[in-house]
Amino acid sequence: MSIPVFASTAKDLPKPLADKCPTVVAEFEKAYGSKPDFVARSPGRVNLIGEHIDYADFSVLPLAIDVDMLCAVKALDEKNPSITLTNADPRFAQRKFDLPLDGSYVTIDPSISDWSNYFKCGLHVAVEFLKKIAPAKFEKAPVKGLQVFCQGNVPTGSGLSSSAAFICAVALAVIRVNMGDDYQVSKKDLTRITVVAEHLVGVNNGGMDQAASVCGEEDHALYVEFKPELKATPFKFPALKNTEIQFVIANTLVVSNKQETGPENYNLRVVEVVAAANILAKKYGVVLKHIGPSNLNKGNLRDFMNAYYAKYMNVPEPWDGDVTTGIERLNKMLELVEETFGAKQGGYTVDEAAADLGVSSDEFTKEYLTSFPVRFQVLKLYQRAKHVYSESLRVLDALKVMTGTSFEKDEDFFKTFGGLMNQSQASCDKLYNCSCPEIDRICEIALANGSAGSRLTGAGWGGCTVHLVPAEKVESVKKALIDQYYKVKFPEITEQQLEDAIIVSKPALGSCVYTL
Ligand code: NG1
Ligand code: MG
Repeated sequence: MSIPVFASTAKDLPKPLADKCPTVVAEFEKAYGSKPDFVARSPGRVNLIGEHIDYADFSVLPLAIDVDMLCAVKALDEKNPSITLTNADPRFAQRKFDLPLDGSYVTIDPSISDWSNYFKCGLHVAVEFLKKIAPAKFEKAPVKGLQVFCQGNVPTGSGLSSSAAFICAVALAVIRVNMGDDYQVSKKDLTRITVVAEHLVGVNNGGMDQAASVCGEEDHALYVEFKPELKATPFKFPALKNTEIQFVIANTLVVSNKQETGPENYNLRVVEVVAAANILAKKYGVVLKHIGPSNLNKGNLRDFMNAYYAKYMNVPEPWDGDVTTGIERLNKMLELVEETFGAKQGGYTVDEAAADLGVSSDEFTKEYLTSFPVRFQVLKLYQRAKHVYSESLRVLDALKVMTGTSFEKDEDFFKTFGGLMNQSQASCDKLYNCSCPEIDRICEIALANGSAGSRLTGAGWGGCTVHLVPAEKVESVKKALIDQYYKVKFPEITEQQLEDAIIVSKPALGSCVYTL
């Protein structure tokens, strides 16, 4: 399926486009003195359940939401192509840079944290793609220069994937500008290429955000699978008898910037789970075969599950995503985690991890600790591996609840799905250590005032929380959060800031183009 393209004159223009595109076009004109060619848009996302498992290739349940990034662009016809970036948000000053004439890539300096870096990431993966699909044109020559006007309302550093929204919109724009209006990029290609884009700024992320941003559909959540191949299946929430299901998203307003804190949190977790997978593999005498971009290319916990089943259970084919077999295998993995790491819950030093892997400490450092910078005392392999397998189990349970089960009473749905969300939060907090006091406080208040399930969403360590709330309780949850969290922690907070901090969003449309 290709990325939808909407003409500005279309009758049933989707709401995010109808509401925002005319303004972005007008702002572009103000900034550059002429109309843009088109607007590329991509939304943020919230993850309902399945945290920190995408980089182990386990499936997740996110949905695109109606905060988004819009990029109005105009191609330049120049001998010395350059890119000019203007942002509606005054925190992000204008940037201009040249495109190398020999068609090589624009350099990205991941050591500085600048908004244009995300543009460059999107540009980089788009150029790489163009070189593949039209080598004669793009191998040795630059892509077209651009004027760009960006306008976004995904809060940054808050776990709603502002970075993915931006990068996906940029990659979409660059492909369209250079391939022309007749070429329609597929959702699959756009997801595939953008998944690895943030690696260029030093974040070793999985693919959930890009899949959700690109593939979002109105009124649908997504079941995103990474193996055997990348697939986002839209599904509807179950229809209840007397109420509607709402997801309230509340921002802690504590910003977590992965480029700055990644060495102690996000990137370190990736190292921990990859090390855990390889120690398991060593102990059970299997070889991990890993294909794909989503970790240190050393095999992950899913690869281990497959290798173990091939060797000991006579199941040579890798797990295909089937729910029943998945539940059985993940439970088996949890037993092996106890067996392997249970006696060392205090964590592993470099020397201990290296010894269990049968390599020298230097080799371990080189192989695991250098491609992305990390800082730590010990590696908490037991806790991290247990989180990944148990969280993946909860996703399968949640999928069953969302799609297969019909509920006698509405409250049974809230109890079951909400219960899984609460377990997920407990596991993120206790095993993965990615919660923080502000997240804990918000969850506590929401649960006491009508939420059926409350948890962090995205990477954690700050950022946003998500709450499953029956429609009639939304107002009481909001009010309690305002009175007991926001006004207490931020006495100076303005009405506008409060309004932005709590979002009640319906599942929204993913990446799309708006033409003039
Ligand atoms: P956020 O923090 O929302 O950008 C990050 C990762 C995801 C996933 C989640 C945790 C990036 C770009 N994205 O999301 O791939 O691993 O954390 O589930 O880092
Ligand atoms: Mg991000």
